[in-house]
This record gives sequence, structure tokens and C-alpha cells, in this order.
Amino acid sequence: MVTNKTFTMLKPDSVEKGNIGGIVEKITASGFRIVAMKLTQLTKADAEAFYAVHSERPFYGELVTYMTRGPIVAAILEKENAVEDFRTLIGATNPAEAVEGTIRNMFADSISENAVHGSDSDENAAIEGAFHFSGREMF
Ligand code: IDP
Ligand code: MG
Repeated sequence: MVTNKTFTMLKPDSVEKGNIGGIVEKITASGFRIVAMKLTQLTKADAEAFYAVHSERPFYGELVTYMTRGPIVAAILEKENAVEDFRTLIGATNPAEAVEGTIRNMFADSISENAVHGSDSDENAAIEGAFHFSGREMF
């Protein structure tokens, strides 16, 4: 089922560099409506669970350290074809390969510190959104 919602995190590097405003502007200018949004911080257990699919990868420890080192902005976004369109808007995982004008092209420094997360399926968007937000925090 296509739900027209996706989940994003502006990762710790984006918050540290003062890029919350610039990235949110890019997201809303691209036609996404903000359904839910907050500043929060992942615990080690949160990050390990969130990225469990990568637990065997060599960068897993570094990824968990990075994602827990400071606050993030978590948000649920709505748009027709949200998951796919948001992945297009953020660009490739490696910012060196991200198309001009994409969020990772504009705001990310490296394949590990790549500014934003975007859900990869409707199913994961629902799981990830529900992890961070209760029903009364979604509008
Ligand atoms: P995605 O965020 O574009 O979906 P994934 O392959 O799901 O990319 O990887 C999750 C996160 O793990 C990336 O966003 C990035 O922060 C980190 N990552 C992915 N590949 C590498 C790598 O080769 N080296 C270091 N970090 C990586
Ligand atoms: Mg992914």
C-alpha cells in the first residue's frame, strides 16, 4: 500500500553545522508537507536497532557513534509518492555521487556523514515514524 508518507532525520552533522533551516526549506519547497517534527537524540540502542540491517558492515560502529553524538531532527513528511520522491531529493548515499541540487550534494561532507536519512520503503517509513512520534504528535 502506498501511504504517501516518508520519514526523515536531519543527522547530527546537519544540526551541528546550522543546516536545519536550509534543509527544511529545501524539503518544503519541494512539495513535502510536515506531518510531525522534533529535535531529539538517538540512544545507542536506538541507533543499533535503526541500523540493524547494517550490523555486519565494517562501518556499523562508526555509524552508531555518529548518529548518537548529538541531536537530530526527526520528521514525517507527506507528498504523493513520498518515499521515492524524497530519496530522489536527498540524492545518493555518497554525496560525491549525489546529483547537483540534491540535499546531500548541497549539505553533506562524506558517505558516512551524509546529512539526512530517508526511508527506503512505505513499510519502513511507517515503522520509523511510529518509533519517534505518537498519534497526537502527527498532524
Ligand atoms: P542510505 O542512507 O542512503 O539509505 P544506507 O546504505 O542505508 O544508505 O546506509 C545507511 C547509512 O550508513 C548511510 O546513510 C551512511 O550514513 C552510512 N554509510 C553507508 N555506507 C557507508 C560506507 O561505506 N562508509 C561509511 N558509512 C556508510
Ligand atoms: Mg538506507
